[in-house]
Amino acid sequence: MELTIDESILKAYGLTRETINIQQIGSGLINGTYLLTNIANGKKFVLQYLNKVVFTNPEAIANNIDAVAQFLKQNHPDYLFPAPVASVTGHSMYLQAGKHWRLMPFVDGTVALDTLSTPKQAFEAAKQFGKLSRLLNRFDSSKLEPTIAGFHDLALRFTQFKDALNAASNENKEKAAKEIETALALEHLLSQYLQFKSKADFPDRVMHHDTKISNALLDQESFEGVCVIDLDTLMPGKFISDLGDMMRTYLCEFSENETDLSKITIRIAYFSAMIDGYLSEMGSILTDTEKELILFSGKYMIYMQALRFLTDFLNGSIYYPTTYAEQNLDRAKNQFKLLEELFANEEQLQHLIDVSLKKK
Ligand code: GN1
Ligand code: MG
Repeated sequence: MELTIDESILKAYGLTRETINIQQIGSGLINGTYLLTNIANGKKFVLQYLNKVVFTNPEAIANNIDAVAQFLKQNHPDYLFPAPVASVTGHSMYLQAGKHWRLMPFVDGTVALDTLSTPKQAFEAAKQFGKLSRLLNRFDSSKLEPTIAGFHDLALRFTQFKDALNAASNENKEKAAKEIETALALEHLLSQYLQFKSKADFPDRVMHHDTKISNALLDQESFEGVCVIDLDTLMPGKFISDLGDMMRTYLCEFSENETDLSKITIRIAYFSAMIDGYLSEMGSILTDTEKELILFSGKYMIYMQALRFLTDFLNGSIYYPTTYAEQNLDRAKNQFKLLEELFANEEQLQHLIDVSLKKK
């Protein structure tokens, strides 16, 4: 990631290098993110460029965020939605040397955690993502454009995996033999997804599509939820994307980069808190079919992420940045272990869901 920021970008937002401090922040794999601090008054902003290989239609991102921001401003004026601020020429993006930059407000007094250390944090973050879905329940999601085509389409991810398998070197196929076998053996999750996808009460909603804990800002002292950030994948989708990615990233104490698989276990209390937090906002909105799919959401997202890591490994790691050669294979192993744990605890988890639904 580059550390020098062209002066013209700062100027586009009325800033100068002499008056601000620049610090690289964030743990995302895709975009480049910086914290800008005004030396004189301490005011902070987040400056970010879009990864143009991943986000090929930056205008769609800007239009989606604008449309949602307008709706929220009209209908829920007190809601904190950290949309990009306008440049001095009134645009929500600035194009420099082929890169699209945005400047976002930094929300004071908040933290973006990389890992969850209490169930309360799981409750609060899940509540924030649920709240966004609830507030946008009446927003017509077909007004938004997909910012990444087929992003959470499990059928497409499975096809991409099969294509990668066909093209992979024998060496990579041997290294990943066990994971390939697991991926194929779990194809029934794809059948289940396809079966539900076309059901009438499985609506498209505005989904965040990246609900990891560092995308929920929490109050730095009380750890109460404040708002969500990273709005680039705000687009039509199914509710299983958001809730499922929370299961994928909140339940285990260790991240997708952990290579000691014995550490990949599920924290039941976090699951319970997460479901309670999410349903405190969405419990009265979800349809019967959606309620039926609460646990499935975790299976769907974890399986899809395992497929994506495995696919990237087979392709020679061209999508997810890595720090060592087999990291994407290790990430796939990690995700398959997490999925196994979800299956192993299925009965108890479903019971907790049923209890939480009854509270509503
Ligand atoms: C990417 O960059 P980051 O961490 O926000 C990816 C997500 C994956 C995640 C896995 C646009 O998100 O879908 O779940 O990595 N985003 C994109 O760490 O592909
Ligand atoms: Mg992201």
